[in-house]
Amino acid sequence: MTGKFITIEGSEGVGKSSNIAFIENYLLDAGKDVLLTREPGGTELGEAIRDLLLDAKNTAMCSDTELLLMFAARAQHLEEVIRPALAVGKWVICDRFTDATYAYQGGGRGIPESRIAILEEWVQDGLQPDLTLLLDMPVAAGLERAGQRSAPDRFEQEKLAFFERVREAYLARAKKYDQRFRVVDAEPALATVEAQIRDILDALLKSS
Ligand code: Z5A
Repeated sequence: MTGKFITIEGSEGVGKSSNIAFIENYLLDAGKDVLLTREPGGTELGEAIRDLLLDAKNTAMCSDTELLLMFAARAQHLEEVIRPALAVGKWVICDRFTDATYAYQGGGRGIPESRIAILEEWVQDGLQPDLTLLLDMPVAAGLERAGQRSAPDRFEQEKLAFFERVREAYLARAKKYDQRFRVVDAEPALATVEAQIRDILDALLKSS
C-alpha cells in the first residue's frame, strides 16, 4: 500500500503555513491518514540542522555547506519519516522539499543545477512528490506580508533580487515538471486561494 506525497512550495510570504492547515484539514475530512512534516527538519536531527541553517548569526556559512546541510537533513527525513509513512499508505504533506533547493540554493545562490541533481539522485533514489503546489505571487507583495515578522532568519535577511531569482527558478521548474506541479495564485484573499487548492486536491482525490 502506498500513500501520496504532496509538497508545498513558494517564496517569502506566499502563505504556505496558512494554506497547509487548510490542506491538512481537507484531506482529513476526505478520510485520509495524513502526516504533516517540513523541511529542513521533520526529525530530531533534521530540526537541529534547521537551527544551524536558519540562525542569522551563521553569516560565514558558504553556499556548498548550505546545500549539503539541506540534503543531510533530507536524507534523515526520508529514511526516518517520509518513506515509512508512504509505505503504510499515509498522505504525507511536506512544507518544502527538493524544489526549494533548486529555487533557493540554485536560483538564489547560483549553485549549478547539475550539482543539485547529483545529490537529489543520491538521497532520493528516484522518489518524487505526486503533487507539488507552488504558491506564487509577486515577490514585493510577498515580502511585504512576511515583513510583519519580528526577527528575520538567515534567509529572510536576503534582498529582493534574491527572492526574484527564487521565484523565477520555481516557475521554471513548474513549467518543466508540469505533470506534478500546480501553480496557485497566492495573491488574492485566503478564501480564493483555498478554492484553487480545493479544486486541485479534488482532482487528486478522484484519481487515487
Ligand atoms: N530552504 C532552502 O533554502 N532550501 C531548501 O531546500 C529548503 C528550505 C527545504 C525556511 O523555510 C527556509 O528554508 C526558507 C527557505 C529555506 N527561507 N525562506 N525564506 P520555511 O518554509 O520554514 O520558512 P518561510 O518561507 O518563512 O515559510 P512560512 O513561515 O510558512 O511563511 P509563509 O509562506 O510566508 O506563510 P504564512 O506565515 O502563512 O504567511 C505570511 C503572512 O501572510 C501571514 O501574516 C499570513 O497571515 C499572511 N497571509 C497568508 N495568506 C494570505 C492571503 N491570501 N492574503 C493576505 N494575507 C495572507
